[in-house]
Amino acid sequence: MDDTIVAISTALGVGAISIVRLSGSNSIEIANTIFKGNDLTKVKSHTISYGHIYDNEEIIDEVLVSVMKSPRTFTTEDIVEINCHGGIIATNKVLELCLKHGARLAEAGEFTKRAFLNGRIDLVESEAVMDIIESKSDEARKLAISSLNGNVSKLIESFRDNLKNLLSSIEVNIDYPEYYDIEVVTLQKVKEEITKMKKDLEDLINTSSNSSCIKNGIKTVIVGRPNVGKSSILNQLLGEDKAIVTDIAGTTRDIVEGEIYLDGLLLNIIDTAGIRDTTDIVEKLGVDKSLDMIDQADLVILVLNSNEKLTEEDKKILDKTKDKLRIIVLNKTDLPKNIDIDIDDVIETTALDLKGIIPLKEKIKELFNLEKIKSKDYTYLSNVRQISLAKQAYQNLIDAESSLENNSPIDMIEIDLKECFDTLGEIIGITYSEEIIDNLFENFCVGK
Ligand SMILES: Nc1nc2c(ncn2[C@@H]2O[C@H](COP(=O)(O)OP(=O)(O)OP(=O)(O)O)[C@@H](O)[C@H]2O)c(=O)[nH]1
Ligand SMILES: [Mg+2]
Repeated sequence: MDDTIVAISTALGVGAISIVRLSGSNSIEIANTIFKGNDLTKVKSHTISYGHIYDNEEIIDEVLVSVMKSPRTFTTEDIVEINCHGGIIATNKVLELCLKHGARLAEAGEFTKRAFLNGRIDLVESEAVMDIIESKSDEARKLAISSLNGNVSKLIESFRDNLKNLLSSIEVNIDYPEYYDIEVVTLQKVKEEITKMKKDLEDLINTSSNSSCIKNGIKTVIVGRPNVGKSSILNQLLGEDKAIVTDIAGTTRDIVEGEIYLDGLLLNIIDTAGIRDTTDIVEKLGVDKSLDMIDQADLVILVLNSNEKLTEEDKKILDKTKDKLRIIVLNKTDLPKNIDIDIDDVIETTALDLKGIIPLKEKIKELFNLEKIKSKDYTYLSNVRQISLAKQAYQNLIDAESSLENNSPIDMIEIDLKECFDTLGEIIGITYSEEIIDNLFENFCVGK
């Protein structure tokens, strides 16, 4: 990691400013070779100098150069940021000059990777950097910034501290088995601690599943038989006439998608073709797609027509979605109610106007605990990697617990707890494999 890397850190294109960033032990020297203004090797750390970038005698750009010396920098290495006038040609030319004078083009995510490898941030925090860049909603941004501030890492570390204490009390047990009293006390303590940690970890996993919806948006699929008002509901939710609405059953043939934000929560809403048996080839393809969509959905909005009796088709769709997170909507409540359904938890809507679908919006917010999430401190695991490791750690605790209940030798329990300790370490990157690290940072953009 001795070499000095360089990249354009701002989006490529025409803007007011573009930043060429260098990191590594030769950063300042390289920048100084192409810069005329202050002698950058002599300026104080964390200062900005005005001047020009030269290619031999030719002026390339008028710039501001920030010099940040190791170790108080993002990567902990010397960093120089050259603020150029935004424009593809000048910025690329400055980049080229840095390369010509000994820097190497940075790989995707390499700045953040260096910050991680140099111990400046942990893995959860690295992932948070990417999450901030990619956040699509304000809630997602808050979640990411909380991770970047180390809240998740602190929580994981506190779990690990607990385990470390437990393991050392078990060690005492193994080392001094003759003290029978110690063992009884310790086993009781181990049991209590495991139960408590299991509960805390379970809470974290459960709320984190919601956080992944916050981050990526909730895939919400509207289904039902033809003509019940699915497309009308979509249009009301989106606030625009995106899908065609007619009183002809089978109007929607393909899926229609849109996005809305509900109090900072992103919903990817998909309207589907009405589900029914049909001989029409095109309609049938649409129906198959609707059924597929149900499988992929985070949330299903099942629409029934309150004005009509429940049909066989409705019952089939009710059955098909019974294991999904779903909201059952009785639409067309402006008309006389004829539906006979014995499910309590239903929402009544009228998709003819905006007001008529408010109960549906409220229900969605309630389901995703929006209020609860907002009032909390945004300490959640934010991606599949983190969540699956947490689940693995949770399983280690279950194993430890059952070993305990079966009166297995104490070193068996110790193995489970050690494994749990390591798995939690993997979340924050204390224990990691090269391959995983490479993979993870490759998903970053160049210059980050
Ligand atoms: N009275 C009343 N009519 C509604 C309501 N919602 C929708 N409609 C009408 O019902 C008919 C069908 O609405 P759509 O939204 O196209 O129904 P759909 O479920 O998308 O139908 P397909 O695309 O054929 O599956 C249209 O004439 C709508 O104007 C409602 O709440 N009340
Ligand atoms: Mg439709």
